[in-house]
Amino acid sequence: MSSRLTGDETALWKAAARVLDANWTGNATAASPGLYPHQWSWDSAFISMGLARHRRDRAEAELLSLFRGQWADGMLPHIVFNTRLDRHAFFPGPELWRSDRQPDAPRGVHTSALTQPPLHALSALRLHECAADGEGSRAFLTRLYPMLTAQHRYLARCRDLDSSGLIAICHPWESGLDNSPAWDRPLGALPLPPSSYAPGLRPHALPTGEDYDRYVRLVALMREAAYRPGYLRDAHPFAVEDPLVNAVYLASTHALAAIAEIIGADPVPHRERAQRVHEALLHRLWDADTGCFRARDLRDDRLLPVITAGSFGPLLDPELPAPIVRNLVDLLLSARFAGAAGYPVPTCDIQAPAFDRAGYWRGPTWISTNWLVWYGALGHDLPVVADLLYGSTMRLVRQSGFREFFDPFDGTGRGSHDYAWSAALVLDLLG
Ligand code: 9YW
Repeated sequence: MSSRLTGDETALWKAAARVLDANWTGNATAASPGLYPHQWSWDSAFISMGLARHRRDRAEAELLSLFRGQWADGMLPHIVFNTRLDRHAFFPGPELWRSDRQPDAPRGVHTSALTQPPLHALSALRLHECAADGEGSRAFLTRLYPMLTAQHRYLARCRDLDSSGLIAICHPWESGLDNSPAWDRPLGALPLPPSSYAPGLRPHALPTGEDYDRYVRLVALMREAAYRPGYLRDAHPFAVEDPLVNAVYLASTHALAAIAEIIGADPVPHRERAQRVHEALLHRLWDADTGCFRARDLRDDRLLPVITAGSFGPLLDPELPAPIVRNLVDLLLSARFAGAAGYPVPTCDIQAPAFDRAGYWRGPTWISTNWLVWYGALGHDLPVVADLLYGSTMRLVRQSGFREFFDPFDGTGRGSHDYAWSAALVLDLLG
């Protein structure tokens, strides 16, 4: 804990550390007690950054535990199941994915077969930046580097579905922003399957009903095709290039180059890849007419209409041209994202018909997306934006605790309590 903290900040810091302690399972952190008892991929990357300020040993263990689930082709799954828990502890559990039947999946551990935003290299670099023991930290990076490069190689080989330089998500869960209105159009185009889950096993929160059936259906299609890259490229009905996922991918690719330099490996391939992703982001996802980034549906080659918090993701691109940065800042501070919302950043444009202030990723503010925009703003030397997000994020957790998500107008906490990334990112913000 930093000695600069005020009394109030110290209390907040300790409360956040208690959440991480309570959610620690022995080798990883449950995303939330009860509700999400397993290890989620991008959660772990966020959580590890918080643990780095509190329990360095656990920060490293967290990432290593996640990479136990990495498949032989480099795919890092979005869930690594805790096998000590009852198989009904969470739906969908291992029986939906059947990773045990996939030759590339690791033995002795059950995983999902989807990805999530690849934040891990950025997280590993941040661990290094705040490490007290430089040599120990370099040794850890050296150990993790081959796993990170395999993860990125998988994404470049198997998820650059249009050979554009960008990676595509093949399921809304891969975005991390599960029921974002950005996915309404491609999801709505899927025929509605018969209900695929047992009653009573549906998770607590939104999304529910038809959307949820479509999520399960998409997984069934992928599983039936043995998760083959060729199927994902040529036939899978959901394939979207998302600005937030690709901005995270770009930031992590830069981080990989930095890690390569630190450990004496070759940074050049990562720099070349980063340049390609940067160009493709601008070329394919920047919509000059409306002055924002939008996701591209690869199945009809059109940009998706709804503007979400993900549209600010490209602030993570250190080379984003200044006029575009200005456009994004104007949009962020406008009535559509900050105006009436006392607690930015709402996850959907407030003026969009799909906006729902209580609707999970359809309007509420989340600490993770705030952190990403905050981090991007710092990188572009935008102290006013960074301070706004820092301040509103602190107000949220002071007022409502480490909740899963928050009402963007009055800060009411919603969803799970003691949500691990909310606590972890507060530790990171407090520094
Ligand atoms: C689900 C664990 C996950 C996050 C996702 C969030 C939610 C639920 O919880 O997903 O069914 O996977 O949308 O981003 O990783 O915290």
